[in-house]
Amino acid sequence: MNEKSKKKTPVFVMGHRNPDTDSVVAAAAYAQLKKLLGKDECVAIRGGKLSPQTEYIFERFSVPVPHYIPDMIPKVSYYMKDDVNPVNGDTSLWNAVTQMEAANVKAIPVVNSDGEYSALLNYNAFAHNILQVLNPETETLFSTNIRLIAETLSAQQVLAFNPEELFKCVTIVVADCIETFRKTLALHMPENAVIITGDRKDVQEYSIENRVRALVLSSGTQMEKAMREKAENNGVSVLISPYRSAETAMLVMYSAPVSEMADTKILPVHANDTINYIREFLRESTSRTLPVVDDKNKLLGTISETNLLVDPNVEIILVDHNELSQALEGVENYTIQEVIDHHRLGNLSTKAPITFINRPVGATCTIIVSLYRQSRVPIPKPIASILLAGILADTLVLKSTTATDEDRDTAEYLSNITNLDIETLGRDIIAAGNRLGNRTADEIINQDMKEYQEGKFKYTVSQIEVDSTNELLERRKEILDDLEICRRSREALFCALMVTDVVKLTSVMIIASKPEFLQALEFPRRNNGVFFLRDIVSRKKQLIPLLSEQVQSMS
Ligand SMILES: [Mn+2]
Repeated sequence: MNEKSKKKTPVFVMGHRNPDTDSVVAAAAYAQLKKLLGKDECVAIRGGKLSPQTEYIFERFSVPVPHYIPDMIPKVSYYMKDDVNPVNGDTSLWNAVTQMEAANVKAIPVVNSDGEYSALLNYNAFAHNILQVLNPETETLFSTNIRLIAETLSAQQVLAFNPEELFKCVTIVVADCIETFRKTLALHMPENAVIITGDRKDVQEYSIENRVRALVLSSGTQMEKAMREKAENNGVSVLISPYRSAETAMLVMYSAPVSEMADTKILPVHANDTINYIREFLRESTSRTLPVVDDKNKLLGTISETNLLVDPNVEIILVDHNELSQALEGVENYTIQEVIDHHRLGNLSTKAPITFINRPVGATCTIIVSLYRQSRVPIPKPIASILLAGILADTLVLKSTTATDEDRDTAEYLSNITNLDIETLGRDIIAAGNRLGNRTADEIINQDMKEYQEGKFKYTVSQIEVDSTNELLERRKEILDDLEICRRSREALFCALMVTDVVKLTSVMIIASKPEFLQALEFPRRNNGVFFLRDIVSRKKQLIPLLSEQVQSMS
């Protein structure tokens, strides 16, 4: 395969589950940097619904939102072979088998003129069907037409009547005297008979008078003009085969349309089916190969057991997270090329060395800007705008304790490029994030939820930023109920919502927990299930280390 025809493996650049603004912006901006560096195969992905804040930012700066993929559970589309050349149903069996040989495949899909899947030709179906035709005991007839016979024989067409009309073919090779031939022909319907003969004028004439379907002259034998005229008057097709009689007879059998010789019982699978779901069908299929179609039954490719043994045709770059419990479900099945993050190290391990950039700055967007500058790639203005918004969103407009000098310098730099005022943009995005409106407790908890694993304990901490905690505290009961449902379904130690007041720069925590952990918690209690987190605004840098320590002390 040369470089041009070799398709590059797509690389999905993705943030964590329940993506926040930093995560979605970092994925979009990093995929864009890769593209600007010539890596067109990089695609930005998001694994969840956008928060109102993120939606606002992408819309305001007219940047396309990363493509939504709910999970990375292995699917047919990530493993299938998509450079498959199917054959049309009206191609001859000979043609199809020749293509199968040339492509070195065990099966070849058959499609109709609209590219829709109709059957699968594999060696099993081929052997089964051709044996039926070859077996002299069964006298099975097969369908073909004059065009297919001519094509298969590479024949010179002298006369062709209704070349597309299918008929049930009986091949008669005339090796006997004319008397015997008369008797043989009498046993069959002339309109189904294909007579193969050489320069036997008596046989030619008798065949024409009896209006056989076709007369095939072997070894390049010519037909005299008077005979040709007779054939034309009687509507008999005449072909000149370059092969000898025996070879010609054999090839005629392979002229059957592939649609009749392929296996129509093999049902296709869909590109979106999971590998787990199709494994059984694959095992049961004789050729261990199945056709893959889209929702409209259009053929997309094939999937075989061999395809499942090699790496999937998608690779991954993680941004703004490195723990598998926060990544999209199923990412462990793919090669992770890079991790760009600013969180604690989790449980990730890889087979090969990878680019791993993890720096204790306030936002992944800050790291992405440094990568643009390192690569000497000017940042497109809309991208610079969303990157600035991403930094401000992740650092409470640079007021969070996680904000570093580098975040402030980077924000200043982006502000200069885009002519956006940091304070004004900061107010706009906080306001966009605050619109709780009629969002359900479930939506509020799930919008920015992170799951952690500490030894045998699992827990989740969601965060929401507000300009006053009152509204959410009034809904305490409803939120606690929902956190408890969440805790039970995950069999977690606790599920918490951190409500951060971005004006007073402090937080409260609403928590549904097993009683033993609740008692161990050392924060001042406000009322049942609600704790003060005085001066705590960063989940990652302030709250998680405290919780993590308390969870560890339990085991
Ligand atoms: Mn982040």
